[in-house]
Amino acid sequence: MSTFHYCHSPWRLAVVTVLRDSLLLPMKTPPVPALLSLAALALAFTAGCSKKTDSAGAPKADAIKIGFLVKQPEEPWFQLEWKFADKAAQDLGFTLIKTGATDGEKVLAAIDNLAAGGAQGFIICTPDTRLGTAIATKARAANLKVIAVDDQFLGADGQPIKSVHYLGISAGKIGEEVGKTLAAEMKKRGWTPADTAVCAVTFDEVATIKERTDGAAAALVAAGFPKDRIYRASLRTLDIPGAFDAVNVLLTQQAGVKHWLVCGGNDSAVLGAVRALEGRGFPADSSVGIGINGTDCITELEKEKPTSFYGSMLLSAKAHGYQTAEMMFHWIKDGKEPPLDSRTVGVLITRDNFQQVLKEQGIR
Ligand code: FCA
Repeated sequence: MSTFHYCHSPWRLAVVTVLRDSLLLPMKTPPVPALLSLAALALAFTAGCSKKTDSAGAPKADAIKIGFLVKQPEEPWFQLEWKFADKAAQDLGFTLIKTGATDGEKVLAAIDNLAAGGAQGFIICTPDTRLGTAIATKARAANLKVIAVDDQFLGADGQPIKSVHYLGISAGKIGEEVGKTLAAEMKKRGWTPADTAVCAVTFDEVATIKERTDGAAAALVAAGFPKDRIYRASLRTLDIPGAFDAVNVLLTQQAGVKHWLVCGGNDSAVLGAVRALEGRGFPADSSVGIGINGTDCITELEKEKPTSFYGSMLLSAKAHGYQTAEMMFHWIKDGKEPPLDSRTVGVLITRDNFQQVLKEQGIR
């Protein structure tokens, strides 16, 4: 990345513009000595930027700009990541640039903007994990550091790009917790495998989502639930309407089921399923749904009358927002490289404990 972007003195910008214009317009090209002196001027102004570094040459905190790009800015989970990253920016004194990057074009444009605006790195939950190579290559060319959060980049071979720093969840384990809890709830309610089925609301294009629903299904099977009574509802879009549509199709296909155990990639997946069940006339106490995130189901748990949405595995939006921003800050400022792969855990929240746990986590 050009060093021009580190300093926004109007003087330097003016010099750069003059230099560029004069090179582009041959009619107005000044004589070579004039060009040289302009170049010298530009260098002098660049040197003026050194006040943006400390005595060891590291950038000062207030000269650090970090981008935070998320794939679904409307989802409370991502809003909370931003909120915690903002807190890190406040505590550490850097500038945070938040961008809703909902498709590949927006991601690439955002990286250009970050580079032009003088950022040194960004954190991203990509809208498509298969963009991994393109994002990593573009970031490298622009001299921007990258941390992938939540969704790990995939290479051309469909495998995770392990050389790109990543912070995500222990997806399989968290999914297993969901499965175990569903099995326990089924037992508590005295439902039998003959009148019960599992609806796994999934979006397998994203590995962390597939690992979550696979983990839940594996734990149910380990608890004795018949494998052939586990149905996958595959989403076209990972949101409530997407889940509503996919689960409606499944409910039509499996019309004889009395009780549904619902697991899914995240809260939205399970909320869409619960809305579909309600639409089909399933009473609230005839099914049990357990989400993942714990941040997108708060109003659901606050509803006066319980719905089939029993609970959720609360993830640490703070770790994903604050810690990734902090890691990026120290990487830029002190050259302290973060671990290549960090995983966070989840904790079950239900109507019984959600208010207290959310408070403890600084969410409510
Ligand atoms: C994925 C999901 C989000 C959240 C995050 C940790 O990006 O889409 O809802 O669960 O992982």
